[in-house]
Amino acid sequence: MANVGFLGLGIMGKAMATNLVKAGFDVTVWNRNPEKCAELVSLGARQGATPKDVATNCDITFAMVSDPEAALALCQGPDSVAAGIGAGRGYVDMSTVDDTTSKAIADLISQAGGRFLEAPVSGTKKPAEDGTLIILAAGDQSLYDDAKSAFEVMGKMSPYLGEVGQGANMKLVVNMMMGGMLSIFSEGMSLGQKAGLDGQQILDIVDAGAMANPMFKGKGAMLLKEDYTTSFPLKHMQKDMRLAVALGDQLEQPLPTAAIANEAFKQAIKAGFAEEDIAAVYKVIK
Ligand code: NA7
Repeated sequence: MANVGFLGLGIMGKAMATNLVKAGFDVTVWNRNPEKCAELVSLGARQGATPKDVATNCDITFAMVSDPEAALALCQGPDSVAAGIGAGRGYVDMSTVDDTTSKAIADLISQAGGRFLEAPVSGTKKPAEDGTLIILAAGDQSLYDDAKSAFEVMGKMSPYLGEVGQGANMKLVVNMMMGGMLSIFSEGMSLGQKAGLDGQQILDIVDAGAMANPMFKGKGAMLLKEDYTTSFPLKHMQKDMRLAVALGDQLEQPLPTAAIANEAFKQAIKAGFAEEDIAAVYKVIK
């Protein structure tokens, strides 16, 4: 499947679409704010006029937009993916949404005769640029097979997780753990330094033991430098925490730690850090 579309050229989508172009796919891009298409066009991509236009002209259309509202908006109305997809073509939504939204999108696409796969990703800007995302695919298995060559360009792993909703659920579980870890990590870094410990030494000691992980290492360095350059926008982490807590409500699963971490991210948004990196949650904790 060499002829693919890509909708949504934010931090993640731009990097993923760039990798597809560089790998030799014939890529047609679209972004709500069309100016963001220029860089991809300069690399050799075509520019589509609307999501409908892209879905009509491409075998598979991928999308990577901010949240459930944006993901649904791409599939509703006269200029939408659903209006253009037609029989046999495929739509792969890689945005992080809840399972209910994903199922609603699946219905819109299948009613229009298309095939649908949800494929949210684990990994932020750097893995998107490096083509090392973890792609959590669920839905139409024939589309999964057809999209596999593109997944191999964008990611290092793309497990098939079953029916629509299970990719969304896996993503929320993983990011809920990440948000909770970042929140307690920020508390530890703040407590330690207030007690007179050296921040770098805390990081080195954590990194030498069983808790070592790339996130603590990367975000830890950012906290010490007070550098909150956005790799994963904080507003998106709060969305993921909110959706995970809602899933917990629905399934009667108590999530006390996640619920409290969600409050810290909400506070950070209220304090004006929505567009900064998730590491900026530290600023409301310290
Ligand atoms: P960004 O960098 O905030 O980019 C968000 C993208 O979503 C960007 O292309 C936006 O277009 C697009 N968007 C937002 N709302 C809409 C609507 N209503 N319609 C169409 N397009 C829209 O996010 P990331 O790339 O970091 O993250 C993307 C996803 O990966 C997200 O689900 C994360 O949780 C994980 P714009 O440029 O503003 O016109």
